[in-house]
Amino acid sequence: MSFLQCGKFKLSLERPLIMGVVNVTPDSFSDGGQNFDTGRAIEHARRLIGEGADLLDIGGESTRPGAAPVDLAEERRRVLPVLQALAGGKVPVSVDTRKPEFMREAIAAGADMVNDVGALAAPGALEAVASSAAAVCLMHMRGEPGTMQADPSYRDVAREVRDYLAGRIAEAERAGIRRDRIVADPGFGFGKNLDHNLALLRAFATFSALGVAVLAGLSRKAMLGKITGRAVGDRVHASVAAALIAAQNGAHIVRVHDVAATRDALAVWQAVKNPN
Ligand code: HH2
Repeated sequence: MSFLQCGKFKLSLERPLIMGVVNVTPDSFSDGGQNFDTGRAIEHARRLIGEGADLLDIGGESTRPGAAPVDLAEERRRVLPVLQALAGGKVPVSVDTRKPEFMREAIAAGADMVNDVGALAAPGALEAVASSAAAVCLMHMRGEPGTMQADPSYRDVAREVRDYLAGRIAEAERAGIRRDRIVADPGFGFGKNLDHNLALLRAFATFSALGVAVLAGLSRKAMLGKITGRAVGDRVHASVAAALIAAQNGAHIVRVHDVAATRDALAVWQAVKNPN
């Protein structure tokens, strides 16, 4: 994979890209409420661009374990004004949504990418993306956010997640979405315990064999709290370490809240790796 076609943007995958998270929600686990107001969300997004985000991911519905679903009207109210303010700027904008109807609306409003934790399995979702030029992130989740952390179990988590993603990529291709528009994501924390998450991170290189761009979302997650004993607001260092490990193991995109810190860490690695 040398590039990702992302709406009107052609993103080089020569170095890992940083996707900055903008949650327009009152209840996200990572930054709940901080940017719930439209103006603050836009300001936050612009700050992330200034810090070096290569793309942005705007979400109006929390998918944290136990989160309550949000209806279409409310998701629209939260996300569209922020999207409209940012679309057409210098970085591509992704919209984190599970609703096919909202995928269409977001793309019409200028979204360059759809980030679907449901991997376009909802009826009409494949078609919503296929009929556009948008990129898509297909993520693995076991169960639903409401219940997914209730004792998840796998025989071989890396193999099962990889096989699932391979199946979803094949479905997306059948629907007319070219590989150069597809991103795959093992979905850290989505129906996985700490051992599962660590096994996925260790085996991350196997996802590169899927032949599409691969994304890792580890930022501020509970697994880092379990390892360090730190509360969600104090997981920047752990998040940077996790993003760096994922990038070294082949992640093309890291989805993070702390863009500036992640950018510096990746820059040091890149300087060592590419002397010129
Ligand atoms: N993680 C979260 C949300 N969306 N999308 C992808 N592709 N990969 C992820 O790992 C991922 C995701 C959870 O993080 P956050 O957006 O900070 O929290 P919340 O879902 O509570 O808004």
